[in-house]
Parts: sequence; structure tokens; C-alpha cells
Amino acid sequence: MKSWAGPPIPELPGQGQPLRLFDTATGGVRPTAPGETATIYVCGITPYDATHIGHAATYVAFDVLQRIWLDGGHRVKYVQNVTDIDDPLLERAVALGEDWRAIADRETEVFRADMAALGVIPPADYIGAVESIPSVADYVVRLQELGAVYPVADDLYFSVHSDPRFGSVTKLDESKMLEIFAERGGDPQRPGKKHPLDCLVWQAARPNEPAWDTRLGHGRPGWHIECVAIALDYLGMPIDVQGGGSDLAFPHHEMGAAEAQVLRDTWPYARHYVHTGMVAWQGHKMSKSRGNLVFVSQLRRDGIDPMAIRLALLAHHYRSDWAWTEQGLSEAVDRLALWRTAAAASSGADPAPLLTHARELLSDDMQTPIVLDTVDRWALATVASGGPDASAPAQVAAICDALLGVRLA
Ligand code: 5CA
Ligand code: ZN
Repeated sequence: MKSWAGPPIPELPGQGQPLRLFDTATGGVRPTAPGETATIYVCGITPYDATHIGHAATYVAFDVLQRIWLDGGHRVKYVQNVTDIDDPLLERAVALGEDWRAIADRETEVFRADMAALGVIPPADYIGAVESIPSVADYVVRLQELGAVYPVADDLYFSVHSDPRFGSVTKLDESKMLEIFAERGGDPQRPGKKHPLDCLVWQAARPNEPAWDTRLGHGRPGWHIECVAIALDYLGMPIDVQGGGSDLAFPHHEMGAAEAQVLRDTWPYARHYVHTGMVAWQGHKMSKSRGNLVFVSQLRRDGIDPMAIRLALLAHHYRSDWAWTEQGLSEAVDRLALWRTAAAASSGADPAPLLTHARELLSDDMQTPIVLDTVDRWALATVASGGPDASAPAQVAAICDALLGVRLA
């Protein structure tokens, strides 16, 4: 699938520090990406009601993660999916009386334009669920051969406990798993399942629903196996980072890890499971199902600079849950104006300590809010009294651009 145009990323003097990040599976901050090429899979959108601020916060967080790796001298291989066939998309198509493909195409295009405007580095491989169906079918056949898949009526289910490590990503007790599974697309009550947590990997064709001909017959993939197939095909295992919002930790990443670990008979699927906090609006998690959404495209149409949106997002630590507010946005607009004034000054304070401090803060679990405060201090001092260094404003602009993705020019 077509991706979007990548932003230019300025080179900075010296090199950033190795990135240490919180990992859901071990519950602590650990070093990432031991190899020369760092690999990351971030779960992509289900293309309807895109791009809301919650989506943007998640993709900007993983964008900063990659910028830290790049600054640390890594090459980065980034893969993302588009869940361009799934129940919620079909339900939306019925509700709107529109073809599901038209909705998916339109919303994916909105997402691309928003990501490009926000200066988000595009994935090297941007892969739709539909285009990965033959590969999903191959993986499901392999799971069948391994005895990890069984039929329920004409559908196929993965026995989650065929991976002895099932549960090790989120470490939830079974009652909690069952509760969340039911809330997030699972079907614990379906008669005929061997275990209520077992998850659908292949759904036989239903009347009036799209289906594809594969070695498994006429049908379509389950959700978790879609991401596993794409990640294994384009990145291999282990992935350095499996990313997404915290709402994906269970069941999506837990069940995906189990499927991959059974398929490859090795562990772990991902060295780090990295989860962003949830952005709320009007008192609830911003979600397509509730409809309490603020759209990036609407803010852009309202004349908000995408770099101000970026700053509003980066003012929160990526792991915290937070609420989008008008005030937060207007503070970001003011901050961008201050930074731009300072970046246009004829001279400024020495940028070297700022770069060192920013690198330290970012490498320690991506503390973007404190980095923004540090740039504020440099900008305020520069605007107030200039400084001895004529190249400082351009250097700080390059730091903000390379590490935070905030363009000041
Ligand atoms: N297609 C699946 C992943 S394979 C999916 O979850 N799509 S989504 O469109 O619902 O969400 C896309 C990404 O945005 C996911 O990583 C999700 O965790 C994240 N996300 C959704 N809502 C929010 C929110 N309110 N705050 C932060 N991140 C969110
Ligand atoms: Zn996914």
C-alpha cells in the first residue's frame, strides 16, 4: 500500500544515547534495539474516523522513538498495517450505506495526509490486511499443522494456551482477561470453543460480507493474526518494538505474541512491548465507538499549524493517559510562536548543553515534556537577551526538527 512522503531529518553533531524504554512485559525500563538495524511494528488504523487526536498521539510517540534511534546511529526498519477489513469497518459501512472499500480508501488517505502534515516518518512497508490475506492463510495452515488451531462451525480458532507463555505480555489474571476480551472484539461466550479466550484466526464467509478465496476456503482473517503475518513477513522475529496504544496490550498484542511464538517455536515475539496512554475528550477515552473525536484534519482546516498539534501531544509523557483541551492546544500555539521567534533570532545561547540534556531525557523513556521545558528556557533567554552564538538559533531549530519532529522554519 502507498505510504506517505517522509520528512527530511537534519543531522546533528555527535550521537544520541541508546534508548531505554518501558516494556509492558517486564514492567520496567530497559535498553532497546541491540542491533545495527532497529525494527519496529506499530499497529495501524482501522480506517474509519481517522485521524483523531488519540491516533495522532500514538503515532507521534512512535515517531519520536524512531528519531531517537536514528540519532543514536541505528538504521530503522518500520512496518505498519492498515486494518482495511474488520467487523467495525463493515458495521460503519452498513450504517453509512457506503461501500466498505470506499470508506477504507478515503480514511486511509486522510490518515496519510495528516501523518505527512505532522511530520511523521512513514513506514517502509505500509501493508493492508486485505493484501496480506494469502499470507495469513499460509500462517493459519501452519498453525493447523502444529495442532494449535481447531474449527468452530466453519470458522477457525487459535488455542491461546498452545503457547505456554500465553499471558506473559500483560500478566493479567484470567477473569480480567475474559472481561477485557469481551470488551475488545473477543467472543468468550461462543459455544463450541475449547477455551473462552481462544481467538478467531479465520472467519468463513458470511452472507453479505466480503470474503476471499484462499487455501482455507472462502473467508477472511481474524484480527491478531493479520498483524502477526505482516510483522513476520516484513520484519521477522524478534521485533525490537511492538507498539500501539495501551488498549491493544490485551488481547491484541498478547494473542499476537502467542500466535507468533507457536508459529516460530521461539520466544519472544517482541523484545519490547511499548504502549502509549489513552487520550480522552469530554471525559472519556477518545474512541470511534463513542464518537467523542477531535480530528487532526479539522484542526488543520481551522488553521492550526500541525507543528502546534505536535507540541500539544509532546507536552504529555507518552505513557500517561491525558485529556485533550483547548487550553493545551492554545499553550502549544504560544509555545510554537516563542520557539519560532527564538529560532529566527540573530544569535542565541550555546545550544550544546540543550542538545546533551535533550538526548539524556529522550533516551530515558522519552521524557518529551521536560525536553519542551528545556527548549522553552533556551528560547526565552534567546528572545530576551540574544546570546554569543550566531549559529545557535539554526542549531536549536535542527535539534527540534531532528529529535522532536517540530519544524521551526
Ligand atoms: N487497527 C487496529 C490495530 S491493528 C486499531 O487498533 N486501529 S485503531 O484505529 O482503533 O487505532 C489505531 C491506533 O491508535 C492504535 O495503536 C490504538 O491503540 C491507538 N488509539 C486509539 N484510540 C486512542 C486514544 N484515544 N488515545 C491514544 N491512542 C489511541
Ligand atoms: Zn495490530
